Amino acid sequence: MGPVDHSLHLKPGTTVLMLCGLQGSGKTTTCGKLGRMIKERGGVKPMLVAADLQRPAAIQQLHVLGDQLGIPVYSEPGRDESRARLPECREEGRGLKESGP
Ligand SMILES: Nc1nc2c(ncn2[C@@H]2O[C@H](COP(=O)(O)OP(=O)(O)OP(=O)(O)O)[C@@H](O)[C@H]2O)c(=O)[nH]1
Ligand SMILES: [Mg+2]
Repeated sequence: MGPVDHSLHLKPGTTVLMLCGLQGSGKTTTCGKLGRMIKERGGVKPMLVAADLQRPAAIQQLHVLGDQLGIPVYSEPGRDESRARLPECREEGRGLKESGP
């Protein structure tokens, strides 16, 4: 498969990282780890977005993680169309950026 670039490239403005993987492979945990890394690095504010439609407790899991890490979590209980969420997530993320250091 060849060499893989593991570095994280955060562009100016909003960068969206989507985690995909098999069930139980560690996506949510990795999401928390990435959020913490980005927060500690400074300069960019992370926001976690709960877009898992398959398992209701997944949203709660992300909220628990976000609370522990002090990272905001965006979710819309009751929505069942993750694609419709993306523009709203971006808006929420922009608001975060404009709300101070
Ligand atoms: N040992 C070990 N366990 C891990 C690691 N990452 C996640 N886990 C554990 O694996 C289990 C599943 O982790 P999740 O992060 O919930 O996995 P997920 O891919 O989000 O799961 P689903 O949303 O159900 O598909 C949990 O019990 C985690 O504690 C890791 O790097 N090492
Ligand atoms: Mg998960």
